[in-house]
Amino acid sequence: MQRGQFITLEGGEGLGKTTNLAFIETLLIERDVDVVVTREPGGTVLAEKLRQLLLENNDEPIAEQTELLLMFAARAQHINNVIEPALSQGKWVLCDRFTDSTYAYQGGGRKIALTTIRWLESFVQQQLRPDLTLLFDAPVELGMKRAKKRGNLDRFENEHWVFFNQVRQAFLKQAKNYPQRIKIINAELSLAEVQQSIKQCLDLLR
Ligand code: Z5A
Repeated sequence: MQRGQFITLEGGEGLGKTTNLAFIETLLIERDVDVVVTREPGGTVLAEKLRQLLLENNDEPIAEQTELLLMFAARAQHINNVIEPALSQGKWVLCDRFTDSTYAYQGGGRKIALTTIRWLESFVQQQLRPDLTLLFDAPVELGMKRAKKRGNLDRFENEHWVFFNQVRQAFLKQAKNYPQRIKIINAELSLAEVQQSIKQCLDLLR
């Protein structure tokens, strides 16, 4: 059986990943693709519990190393129980965030050494890498404005502008390092224009 394709959606907060996840799922179903939609951190019962620990605002500050290890602990569980089984059954996996977020938030934002992240990536993922990554990109202010409209801010959303700008720059650096895999979507455009770009990117996988 032919292995499925692994597609990830990445980018700063509030830039349209969740909105367009449903759009992509519909497009793939129309193309008769059997698709599993999932997210990180999360995607299994245990990984969703880790997500909650990671996102909730806590009295006890979470050390940067703890944050990184919890991200990869959730990822290990997700890969073993959901992503790998689906791909090997020929299903496509559509995932809201994956390891590019770790490079951006824990690497770019928290300044954890990229060699450490790379080591964990190899240890946890072995050969697994996304086939296509859509990077939603726009000035930080836009995402912050959209996210604030939703009300309660989680632990990451409470970070300041400088942090989010470092995250954005780290995402763009990943895109520069992996131009074949990572396609930048201009999230400042209207939803219709964004979705037109997404369609063009998906055609690359046909
Ligand atoms: N994190 C990490 O640090 N390290 C890791 O390795 C991983 C994650 C995997 C949770 O992610 C946090 O985990 C995340 C990084 C960290 N923290 N942050 N920040 P998340 O994905 O759950 O959280 P999020 O990025 O904040 O998701 P979000 O706020 O839901 O953003 P979104 O999904 O990209 O946006 P949206 O909900 O689809 O859209 C926001 C609003 O904008 C909504 O009202 C839409 O209708 C509107 N929208 C969307 N597109 C458009 C366009 N084109 N025009 C106008 N309006 C639009």
